[in-house]
Amino acid sequence: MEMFAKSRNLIPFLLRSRKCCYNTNSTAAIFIQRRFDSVKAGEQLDLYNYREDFDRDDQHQQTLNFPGGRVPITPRMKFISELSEKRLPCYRVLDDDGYLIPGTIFEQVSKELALNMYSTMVALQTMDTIFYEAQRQGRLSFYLTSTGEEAINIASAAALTLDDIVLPQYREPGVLLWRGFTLEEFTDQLFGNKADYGKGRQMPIHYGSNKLNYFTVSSPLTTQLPQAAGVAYSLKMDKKEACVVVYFGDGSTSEGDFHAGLNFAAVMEAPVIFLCRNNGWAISTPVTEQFRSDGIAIKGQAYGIRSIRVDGNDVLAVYSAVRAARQMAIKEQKPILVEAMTYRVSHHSTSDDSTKYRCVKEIEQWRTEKSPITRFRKWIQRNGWWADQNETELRGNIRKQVLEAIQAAEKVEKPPLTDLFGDVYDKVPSNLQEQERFIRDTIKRHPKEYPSDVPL
Ligand SMILES: Cc1ncc(C[n+]2csc(CCOP(=O)(O)OP(=O)(O)O)c2C)c(N)n1
Ligand SMILES: [Mg+2]
Repeated sequence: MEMFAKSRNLIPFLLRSRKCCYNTNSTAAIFIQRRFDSVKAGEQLDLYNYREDFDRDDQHQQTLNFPGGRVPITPRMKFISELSEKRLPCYRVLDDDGYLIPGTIFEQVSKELALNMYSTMVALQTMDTIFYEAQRQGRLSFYLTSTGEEAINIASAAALTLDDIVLPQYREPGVLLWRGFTLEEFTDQLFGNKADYGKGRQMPIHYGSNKLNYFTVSSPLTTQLPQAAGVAYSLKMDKKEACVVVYFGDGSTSEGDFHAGLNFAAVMEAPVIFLCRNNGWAISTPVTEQFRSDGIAIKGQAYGIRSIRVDGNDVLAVYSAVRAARQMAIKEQKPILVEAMTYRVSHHSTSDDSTKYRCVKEIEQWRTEKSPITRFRKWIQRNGWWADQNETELRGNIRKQVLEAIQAAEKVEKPPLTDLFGDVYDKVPSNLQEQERFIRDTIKRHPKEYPSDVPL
């Protein structure tokens, strides 16, 4: 009631200052006023003053005023082309050989930061290799690697602060690694043991951490985009010095939620970075069969979102672009879209064999000479910051730590059966109670069929 009264008091002011043509008693006006406290859309109310517009148009015929703004007129019937003449260029700092491209503008990185980013990319690559093998040995039920996309993972994470909230797709565990998720936390989730925060109820790789501001991975594609717009809007309302970063693949942009998320964020001026990993594939569907536009960045512009295309295999380009995007998102309170061009080197997941639908030679080229890790190593080595000896030590150490973490996680007991039915409802509903009785009864009748490491 009090809020209502306050809003009512504001209306006369609002109407005077914005030459608004709304009925003063309209509750719509009250709600619109509240919304405009957070976004600049209210300024556009001026555009609704049709009387004045008609007068102006009589005098100057060059433009027409529509509710969305002034539009120039043309006597020519001209359709806009489906493609611009030139493809949108890709921002790059390092060339294929790890040399700085002459004239490139980028965010300087210290030796410490560069080595940190490099080591974490190597750690991610090592984790991927070992966890993938563990799945092949039948020790894990499922796995999915980020091979080829290590720079997007690590350099984007390095450009953020821990206050920034991450909504991942699933191919971004490097962001979590950078934030301090331990190898034990990774393996506890993968093995679904009782230390796993999800209590073993999620598929492997569905990591999440409240502490590290990292939403839990959810497999239904693109649901994280409209959610990200909402989370970012809440940061805006709380006037936080932070933004949201939402990751997604090229394939995810075909979901309706992509469009809803972008439009919502643009209109509400939400501080969110939409970070698209355009890796060429959505399982077996190539981007050429996914969309006919020149990639993703231009779609940002269509929604009124400042956008950039960047070489996702270039650590310095990703780092610089995301740093700039973060600053703009927070300072200007608006969304930014980053399209990071890359290649999904791995099979989609352990349930896929990508050699059935793409050329092995192409995969190998991206795995070796186009690897973001190799390119960045050339740069740090040329700077005198890294040597072959450091490489051997680093890889040996990480391998040992990952293997130890696996062995430890494998030995930890699984969460008890009861956990399967908890944490969703305040009172377990009768159908779930019935399912629990049923499973317990089945276990009694067939005890050998029940895994011995899951407590009853
Ligand atoms: C709504 C929905 N539709 C389909 C799927 C099945 N699916 C899982 S991953 C995937 C491909 C996604 O490709 P992309 O977004 O490019 O990410 P990438 O795997 O290349 O990183 C599909 C179709 C799903 N998980 N959710
Ligand atoms: Mg993809």
